[in-house]
Amino acid sequence: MNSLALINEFLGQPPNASSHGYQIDHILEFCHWFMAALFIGWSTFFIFVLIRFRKRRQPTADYHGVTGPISTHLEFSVVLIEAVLLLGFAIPLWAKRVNQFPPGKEALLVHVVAQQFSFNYHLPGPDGKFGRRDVSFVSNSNPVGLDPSDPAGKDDIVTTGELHVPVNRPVIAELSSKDVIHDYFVPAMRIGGDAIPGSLIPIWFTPLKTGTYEVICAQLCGLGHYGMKGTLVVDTPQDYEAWLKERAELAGGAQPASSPGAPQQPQNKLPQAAGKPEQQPAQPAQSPGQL
Ligand SMILES: [Cu+2]
Repeated sequence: MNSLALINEFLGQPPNASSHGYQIDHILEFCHWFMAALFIGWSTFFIFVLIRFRKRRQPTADYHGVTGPISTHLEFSVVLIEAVLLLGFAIPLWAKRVNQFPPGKEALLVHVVAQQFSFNYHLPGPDGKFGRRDVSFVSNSNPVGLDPSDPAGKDDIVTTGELHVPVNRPVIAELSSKDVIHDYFVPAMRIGGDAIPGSLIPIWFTPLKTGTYEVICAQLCGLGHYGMKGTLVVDTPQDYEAWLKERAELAGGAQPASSPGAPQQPQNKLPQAAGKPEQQPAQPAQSPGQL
């Protein structure tokens, strides 16, 4: 794992903390070594031809160029290696990430609702059911637009900026946005995905190490983009239960204050697009692969 640590340091990446991250690190590492070999190889060849075909030694141009097969072989090898990388590693890894979601019962499902300039999280609370959401309920005190009349939403947990998840359990984050395109990126988990108004985009990862990790917006989304950061805290199962209990108590005490038709946030420029999330079945047991 030493060479992976080296490449992470070279690229300014935090150490991997998710179950699939090492595969991404391996591809990154291989691509960098491969590019380094190509760079050295072609540079050496360039310097060689500069010297070998200098004017003094070769006063007249040769219009036929290289006649041997070496150049074709070299180029074919490069194409072959790139094809193997793409078809053998990159595409299968990508397909696994987007098609093979963990079973709903096993995973923790969380809605991530992005806005200028923060990430809101919506969790189902002790009853395990997500409350209905509608854009008409969105207000400063109800950032994800929970319907106050839906009993399933009474115990729902809504947080802004900080999310806690338990270690060693798959997390499915369903990304959406209230205004412009954002990108939910957790570098240490080697995972990221665009949050697009009107779309629900699920991503998943399994955290392997407890700790506090940085979440950033990886899509230039406005003047405050630089400050669109958050925190992902990976807890032991006990700590996570304690956090959940604490948040559920807070949620039970303070209901969303807004009513239908409450004024929306000024930055909410595309209300019709943000209205999509509530059309999805809000069941944590559903496989997001179907979304
Ligand atoms: Cu953003």
